[in-house]
Amino acid sequence: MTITITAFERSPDRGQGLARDMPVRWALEEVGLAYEVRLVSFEAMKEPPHRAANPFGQIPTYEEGELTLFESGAIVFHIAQRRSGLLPDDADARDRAVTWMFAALSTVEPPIVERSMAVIFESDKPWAAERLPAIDARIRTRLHELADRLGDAEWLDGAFSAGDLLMVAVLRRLHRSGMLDEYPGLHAYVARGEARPAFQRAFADQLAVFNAAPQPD
Ligand code: GTB
Repeated sequence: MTITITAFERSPDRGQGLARDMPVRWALEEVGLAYEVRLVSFEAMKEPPHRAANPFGQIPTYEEGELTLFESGAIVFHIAQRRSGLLPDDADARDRAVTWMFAALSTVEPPIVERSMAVIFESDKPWAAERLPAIDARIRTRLHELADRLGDAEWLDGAFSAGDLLMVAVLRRLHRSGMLDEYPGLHAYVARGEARPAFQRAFADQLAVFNAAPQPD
């Protein structure tokens, strides 16, 4: 059955693999599933055909036969449940891996997204200078706690899992801030994720989309 995902026709991250089609591509590569990509413009995302797949008018979406999904975490979970390689066989270990998926998206990511929004949309506001350090403090709290838990381990709970995939995808959004450099263990953890051949393939594919798009003068 053909799998089709959607991604930005022209990603604002300029090919850094920070948009949320990236974890979906990475998961598909990890389990060895071929997929097609339908590129959508910002305008098309808000039109009824795309909203039928994602009511919030966003990417990514996932289509496989009659099944249509949105939310990158749910899509990664779907992929991980159906193919081996991203979730352990043992039931308890599996649930712990799923716990890390939720931790990535609902505990670690929110202040990181808030930071991106503050930098992109609010830097000209009079209160921006005070707000950013407050957000950074919340991010550092999470990074500190996560680094403590990871310790010297390679991955969060035994073998690489969908929990690591989402956690690395979330932490990558901090590259430009330099904050990851303050946590050598986490920096190395992200580098291990990025060194995986499946990540490399996914990254190259999304970069090719950016490079193929007409560049503004
Ligand atoms: N919770 C949803 C999910 O995980 O799938 C969130 C999906 C989402 O935020 N999609 C974004 C989108 O479609 C793209 S990924 N935005 C268009 C819109 O809302 O109109 C978020 C993103 C965008 C840009 C960068 N960047 O430039 O670095 C990084 C991440």
